Amino acid sequence: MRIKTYEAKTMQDALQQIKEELGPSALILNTRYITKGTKWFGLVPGQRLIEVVAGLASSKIVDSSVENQITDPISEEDSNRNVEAVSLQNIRNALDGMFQRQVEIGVNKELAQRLVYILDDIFSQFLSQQKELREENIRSEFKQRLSQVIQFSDGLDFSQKEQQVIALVGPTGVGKTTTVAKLAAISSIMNHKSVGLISIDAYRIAAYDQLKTYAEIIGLPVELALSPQGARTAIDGYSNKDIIIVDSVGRSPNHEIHMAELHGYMQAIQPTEVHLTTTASVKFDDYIRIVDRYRTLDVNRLIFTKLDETTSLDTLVNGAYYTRFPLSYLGVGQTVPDDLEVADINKVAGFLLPDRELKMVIKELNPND
Ligand SMILES: Nc1nc2c(ncn2[C@@H]2O[C@H](COP(=O)(O)OP(=O)(O)OP(=O)(O)O)[C@@H](O)[C@H]2O)c(=O)[nH]1
Ligand SMILES: [Mg+2]
Repeated sequence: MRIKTYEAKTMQDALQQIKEELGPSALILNTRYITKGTKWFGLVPGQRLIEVVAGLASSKIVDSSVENQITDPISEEDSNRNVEAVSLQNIRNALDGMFQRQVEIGVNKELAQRLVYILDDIFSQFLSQQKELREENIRSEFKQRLSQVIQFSDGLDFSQKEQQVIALVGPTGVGKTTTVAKLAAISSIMNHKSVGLISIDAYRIAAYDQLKTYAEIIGLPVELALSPQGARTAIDGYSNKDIIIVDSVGRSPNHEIHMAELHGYMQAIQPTEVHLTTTASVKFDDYIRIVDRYRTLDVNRLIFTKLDETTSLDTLVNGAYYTRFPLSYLGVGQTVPDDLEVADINKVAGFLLPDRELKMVIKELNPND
């Protein structure tokens, strides 16, 4: 299957592009609205576009609830002349159970469908080019394709010359302060950056004390801002710092006043990066509610914590797919700073395509090996 993602202002424009490029037999695999180019605090609204994933099928491993056809599906004979019909059937059979297994481990149906299409495409290509089905080659191709579906920010950019203001926001108790301390230590001790910390917590002095303790251990300055103006003054006072890291107060995202206050702080601070921090074990339904609440703060990165307390990355993968925000860091324990990892494709690919699953598919396609 040839798969391509199109972005257009209207569905009609997208369909036009798809028909021109893929022909009338293209299949619509997925559609959703996306917002591009939002500027700070929605002052400059982002452009609302429709994203359409379309493909030309080489086989038909499709959940009928997800697939929509523009026109009649292409016939089996026309589908991919390079691949033997028997190979197509084999790929179809081998991947048959994968969609179900993905859904069983909590992967969103739409995403699971897309992953199966990607694998279908990879296996079709390997077989049509008579390439050996080596596990590492399939996995490497899978990771490359997956990185177009789930994004990664590669953590903080320590090569940047401009001052960076990194804010962590998110519900209470998820590990924001701990992660701020980890980031502060990584930035200053390991990457030799000058760092200033700010705690915006008008409610709980204890939260400031917690950050202050970390700051003293690492040897960094910390300011407590009790108002947006105070936060701005603290930022201005750190004009000589490479990186300013802002720890915010954890409150229920359903708390309207708190969200309005946070908005005021963020407007005064003008962060360059806003990392929405949540635990990996949060239910996806709850996560969507959290994202929708915090989105107004111009979140543009995702941190997941407490990965050491769960084996499932379902909310993490679904959340990254749903929001299209890049994953930045993963908290894997309480130790500062060691238990923080830059989010990368390996963990995510390992969850979505475990070794045993890949081995099983390859074995089915290579029964004599
Ligand atoms: N197991 C585990 N515990 C973590 C991790 N990150 C933070 N914690 C623990 O989670 C608890 C809460 O962490 P905090 O950093 O205080 O959380 P917070 O989001 O700042 O909380 P509030 O300021 O109350 O909103 C602490 O006991 C941390 O040690 C992690 O990655 N794994
Ligand atoms: Mg805190």
